[in-house]
Amino acid sequence: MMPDDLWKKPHRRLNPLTREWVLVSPHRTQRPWLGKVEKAAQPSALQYDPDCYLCPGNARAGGVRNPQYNHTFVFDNDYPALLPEVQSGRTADPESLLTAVPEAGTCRVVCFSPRHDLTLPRMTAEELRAVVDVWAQEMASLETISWVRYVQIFENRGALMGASNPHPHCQIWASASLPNLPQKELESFAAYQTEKKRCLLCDYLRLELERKERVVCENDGFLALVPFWAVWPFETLILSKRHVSSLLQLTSEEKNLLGDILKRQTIRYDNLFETSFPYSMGLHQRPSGSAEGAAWHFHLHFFPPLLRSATVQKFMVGYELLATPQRDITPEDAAARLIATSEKHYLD
Ligand code: H2U
Ligand code: ZN
Repeated sequence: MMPDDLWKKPHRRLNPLTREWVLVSPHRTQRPWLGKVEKAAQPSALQYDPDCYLCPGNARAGGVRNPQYNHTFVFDNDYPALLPEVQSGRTADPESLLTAVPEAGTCRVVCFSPRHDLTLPRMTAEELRAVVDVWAQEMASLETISWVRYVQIFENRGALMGASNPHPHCQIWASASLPNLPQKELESFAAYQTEKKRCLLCDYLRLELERKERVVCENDGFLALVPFWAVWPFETLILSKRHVSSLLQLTSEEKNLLGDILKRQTIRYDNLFETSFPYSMGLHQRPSGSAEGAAWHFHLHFFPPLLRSATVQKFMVGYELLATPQRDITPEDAAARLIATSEKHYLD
């Protein structure tokens, strides 16, 4: 336990997954705000939008028409950031300051539902299970590609996070190399395992369950909490209670429980400011095609941009861009505010 005076004064906290520090300034929460004020986002009122490129039966850019799908729907991104035909794997010249290497990849879009107006918190348990199943199927199918080293499943929700469309959807990028953040996490899992002969997140999970200071909600399979080292004001981490390294190791019951925790956590988010809560969310799974992933503990990150209301956003600028991320509201206060929200959606 940290001494109380340290808790209330500026201090640094270490993120053991990235081995980076965050500066916490609890005394600063009362400062006035004369900056940018956003519009509070609400879900779409339309169940079907004739102008939406993700709704069933509509045409996408390039003219391909979506089928009349009834559950989930996956397609290859029409504007992919990565291309499969690129020859990757050429070694970089370590002597050069102008190092560039080709990168192969493939990008898909997953529609969670045919309904334009739904979001994860407003979907049924069956519908959420279908989303988890489609993630697992896509993960398995992408891993059959010999050069795939990592599969990133992520959802950008809300205009504030750059989502191009309110229709419930996520993206999947599979790449030939391990991206920066998973690379750091992999190194941390491996170093902890070598040193302590235990899993970093199994140990962290036990500690959070004992302390109960930052746990927002849980079920038999998963725990949602505000991590001790959170950077974004209402950042959360979802941990599997069992040590698994990917979706592919989850039992059928655990897949239902993942849907359940996603629903409950996102309801709490929406209820916090009575808005369609924006975030970037992603699954962090072990790298593909190698044995080193066994030390990896399956988890999801939610990075929401809101600060003190539905209309005031946190900007990562200034000191944070140039030095170290910083937060005013402590992770314990953020957790307390999320715990105080109801698990019945404010619109239901
Ligand atoms: P975001 O809302 O997270 O931006 O995801 C939407 C994705 O959909 C985006 O990556 C793709 C964009 O390239 N897209 C298509 O594949 N086809 C379209 O007709 C429009 C958008
Ligand atoms: Zn739509």
